[in-house]
Amino acid sequence: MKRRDFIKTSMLGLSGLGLSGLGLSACGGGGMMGSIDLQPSLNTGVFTRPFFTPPEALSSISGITGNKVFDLSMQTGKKQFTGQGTTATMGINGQFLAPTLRMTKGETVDLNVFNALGQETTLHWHGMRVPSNMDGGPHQTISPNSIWKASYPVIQRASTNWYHPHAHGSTGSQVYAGLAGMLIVDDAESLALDLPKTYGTDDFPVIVQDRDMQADGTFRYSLSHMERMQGKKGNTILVNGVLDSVLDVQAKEVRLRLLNGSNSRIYNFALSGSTPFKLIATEQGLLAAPVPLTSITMSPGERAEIVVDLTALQGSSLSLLDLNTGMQLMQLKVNQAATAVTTTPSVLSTTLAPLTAAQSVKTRPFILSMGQGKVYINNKQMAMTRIDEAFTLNAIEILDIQNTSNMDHNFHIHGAYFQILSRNGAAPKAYETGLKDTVYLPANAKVQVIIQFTDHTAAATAPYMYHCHILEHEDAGMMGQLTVA
Ligand SMILES: [Cu+2]
Repeated sequence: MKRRDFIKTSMLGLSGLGLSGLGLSACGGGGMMGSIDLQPSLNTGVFTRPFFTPPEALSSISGITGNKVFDLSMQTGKKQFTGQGTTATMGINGQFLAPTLRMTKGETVDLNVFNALGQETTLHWHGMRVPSNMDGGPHQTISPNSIWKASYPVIQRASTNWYHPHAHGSTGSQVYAGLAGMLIVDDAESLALDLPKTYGTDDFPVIVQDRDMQADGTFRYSLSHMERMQGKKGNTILVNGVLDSVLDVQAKEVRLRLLNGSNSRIYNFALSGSTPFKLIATEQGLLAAPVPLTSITMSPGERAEIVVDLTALQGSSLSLLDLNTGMQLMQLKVNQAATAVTTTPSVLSTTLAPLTAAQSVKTRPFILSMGQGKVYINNKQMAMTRIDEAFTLNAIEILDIQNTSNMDHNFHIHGAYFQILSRNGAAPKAYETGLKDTVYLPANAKVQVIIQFTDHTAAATAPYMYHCHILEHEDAGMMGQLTVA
């Protein structure tokens, strides 16, 4: 069967999802909406490669401090994605992507980061609430052939975070080359719950990234003017760096830690057959209760933990889809009997204390705009030497975030989490009521969030960042700097 025919056939299974108006045939199943380069996708809908679970990073305990120590090497590499051409890549302790860092609330971690890239970089712990000089933002540069030593106490709730470079102007190219990994925080509350939590058995990282692949399976980062404006989008979507992968799983509840690690693509994830799942956590940890869903939209940098109950599906398989493109991203093959089962509880967290608008002492506007080929926040472009916003430690504030452009953006802030108060004037849907650090703003959207910097001050010499996480926008200056005093 030709690939195009296969995709048309495989799309038939989606007709019940109301996708008929998606215009998929026009793009050959390649998911090229919003993309410049119309070459066809290398995703085939046939799952021939084994799913790759990034290994958990090795660590040691310092005999002097008792800290957990990770040694990380940011390095160049090469990789074949289709068995044909070889792509020049970057990875951490490997050729592409990075090992999963695992930390537990209450411990202190030391991270020795060696830069073997041959170019300046940084390493940012996205979602971690750490001192600003340990944040790995644009000011904590790591010169080639030097070591940056980060150290911080893990103070936050169990959550799925990630780490990636954040050097001003080169974040897009370095993440695209492969510098990204997951960072999972555990705590007593989450470990006590009857959730799937055996890494690589019923608890899996799912890092979704698109790449603009040539027919021979190679890719490289290059930007046209249009791509600078729209963000770099690719014709081919990888899961944990693998194309068309299949995951053998047990007939039980399975937890997928979804990360949109793409430079700019927005996904609407679903499972084939409209299979329901439970959303249990967003960026900053567990929701109060699971939210039943059949799809979830995620912009770059956002995370979502979902539980899929495969108990009754032994012998069958289902695929992870992106409804925005109609692409099948990977397959779950339920071909093993359960060795131990879990039952996701109806209450996940009793420690969430939502902030309310009445507690706010200030409303601070953030206008995301575009014009004359440039991207702005509050009509300014990022300047390393300018502080844009001064926050007060422990003050509760509303951030009034507005996308006045006709293009997708999102908003990510370092050093604190937030909760959504309203989206386009309406109360947030249940799936957006958790603690977050990144929020999607489609064209002309308006989102109000409430925030409180409770953990660390940030001096002007090491400010925290806020920015659009579409990496081409961030690199083009859609970013600002804040202090906390
Ligand atoms: Cu943007």
